[in-house]
Amino acid sequence: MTFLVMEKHFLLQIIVSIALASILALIFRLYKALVVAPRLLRHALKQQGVGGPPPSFLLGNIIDIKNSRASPAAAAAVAAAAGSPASHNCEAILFSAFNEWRQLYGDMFMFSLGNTPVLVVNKYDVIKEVITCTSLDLVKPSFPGLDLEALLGNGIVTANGNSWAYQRKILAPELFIDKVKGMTNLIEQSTLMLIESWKGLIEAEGGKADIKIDDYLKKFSGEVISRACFGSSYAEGEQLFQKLAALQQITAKKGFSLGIPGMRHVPTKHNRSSWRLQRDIRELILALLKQKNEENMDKNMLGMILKGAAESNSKPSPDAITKFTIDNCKSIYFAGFETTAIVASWCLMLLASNPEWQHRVREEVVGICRRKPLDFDSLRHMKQLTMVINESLRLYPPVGVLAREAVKEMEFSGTRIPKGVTIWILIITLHTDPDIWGPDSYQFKPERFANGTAGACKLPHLFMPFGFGPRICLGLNLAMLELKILVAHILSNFSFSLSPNYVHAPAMNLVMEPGNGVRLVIQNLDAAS
Ligand code: HEM
Ligand SMILES: *[C@@H]1O[C@H](CO)[C@@H](O)[C@H](O)[C@H]1NC(C)=O
Ligand SMILES: *[C@@H]1O[C@H](CO)[C@@H](O)[C@H](O)[C@H]1NC(C)=O
Ligand SMILES: *[C@@H]1O[C@H](CO)[C@@H](O)[C@H](O)[C@H]1NC(C)=O
Ligand SMILES: CC(=O)N[C@H]1CO[C@H](CO)[C@@H](O)[C@@H]1O
Repeated sequence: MTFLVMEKHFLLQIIVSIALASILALIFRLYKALVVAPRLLRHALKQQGVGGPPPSFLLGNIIDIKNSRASPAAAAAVAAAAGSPASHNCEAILFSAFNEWRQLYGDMFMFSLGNTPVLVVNKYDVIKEVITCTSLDLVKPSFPGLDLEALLGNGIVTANGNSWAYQRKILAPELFIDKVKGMTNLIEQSTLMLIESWKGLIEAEGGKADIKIDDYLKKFSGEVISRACFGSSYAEGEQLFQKLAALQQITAKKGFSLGIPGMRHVPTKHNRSSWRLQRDIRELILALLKQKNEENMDKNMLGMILKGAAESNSKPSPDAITKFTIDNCKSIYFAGFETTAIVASWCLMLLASNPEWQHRVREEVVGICRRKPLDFDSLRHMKQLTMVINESLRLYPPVGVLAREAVKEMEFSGTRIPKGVTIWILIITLHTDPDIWGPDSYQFKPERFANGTAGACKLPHLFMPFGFGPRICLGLNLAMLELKILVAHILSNFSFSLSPNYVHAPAMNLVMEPGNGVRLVIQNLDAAS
């Protein structure tokens, strides 16, 4: 009897000790991952003379960045851009903390995103070496707290190493300029649908309508991607877009997490809705795949993705093929659909608030179309149009930051980057840097592009709305063609001005978008003249 009690007691003790030991081990592991490792990385950078704001425990400098958006400097930048924006300083509105740190610590400084040390590089020679680096050891990092896996899977946008190289090889030919040229008609058809719906609104409003344009533009670019890449129509893809957009919204909105291991599997309310959306998206894509018959498949991108998946290195399982295909469908939609629509929104906002340029580009478009129908060839002659699009991409690049990470220690232009440090290149900052673009860098002046990028700035590689180097945007030819066709058609049918209800508020939601959308007062051209 006593013996039994003793044994029970002993057992309990063992269980308690094991539990205690594992809790201690967990705490130790957390401490190492959250405190020691980042400290070592910061130390390695500090030894090379890189300074930066002191991070606070666990959150790093997140609060500083949040607070800076409410700072007097940011408020002044918002005020300067209010009404009809004359100054376009998105950095001051969104990144004024970086601005301050650059002044305090120089062209290279570090801050902490939670417990991840980030090296912000503004040194032109280092930037050049980073973005042109072809080593597979320089990868796209995962963004702390941002579940890109949910959004993009392991498709081309997020993949690294050989997996990325393979996917790029399969997809790139589908978006070369000769393939894109063949998409002209389809883009034009989607444009005409948008023109028709605006004409309808204008008529209903008696000749002049105040329209929030963003959703129309998203519908347009969604339709183009859907038809060009996957041979389906917007109607077929609509549900898919809505779910992808919803997934993007909640992924971006969730904000920041502490990166505590295991958290991503906890069924929080947010996680459950994310999982539900991911499951729906998977099913919709599978249904789309099933619908397409064999003969159609060879011709479009979806067919290429499937073919690539089936032929990838070691005889993949059917599940692996499905995952490869779904991940790349998601990646292409995500990379190509919202970015293009947002550039169109910003571009039309700029044309609306700069009537002389609106007039100038319209003259060019109408003049050229009088001689020749609007097609791939005549678009190439529309230089003023290209200059305006480039100037929009300069001031409002939807992808505001390029991020990289070295998976082993690397060196760029004399700066040693330890394994595990995230490098950030602030496109928004570079695009308006007065040292590169001149004293008028915050103004809308498309004429700076009269002699191309080389004439517009001192270091042409620093104009990188589509990124640069081996991971440059795969869809840039398609995006530029879409934008040109869309803007040319809109200009030749309508005249427009900024609505008094437009509120200028650049916002960072994964991409830099107009926080309140863009509202224009639009009327038919014949009525206006
Ligand atoms: C104006 C619209 C667009 C902008 C501003 C834009 C911008 C970018 C940028 C900056 C990157 C590089 C990101 C990095 O290096 O970290 C990128 C990558 C990419 N973009 Fe775009 N993009 C646009 C439209 C499109 C379209 C229409 C498509 C597809 C149809 C597309 C497909 C891709 C893909 C697949 C990648 C990943 C390439 C790789 O990592 O190898 N993009 N985009
Ligand atoms: C689950 O929620 C946590 C905390 O909100 C988050 O960090 C994680 O990314 C989420 N995981 C998924 C799969 O959405
Ligand atoms: C473009 O080049 C021409 C001829 O070299 C020059 O006269 C003009 O000023 C340049 N324009 C710009 C905006 O650089
Ligand atoms: C516009 O920018 C692209 C780079 O994105 C460049 O190749 C092109 O020459 C530029 N065109 C003009 C007219 O500035
Ligand atoms: C829908 C529509 O009316 N589109 C017109 C827009 O302008 C071009 C060029 O003037 C016309 O060809 C289209 O018919």
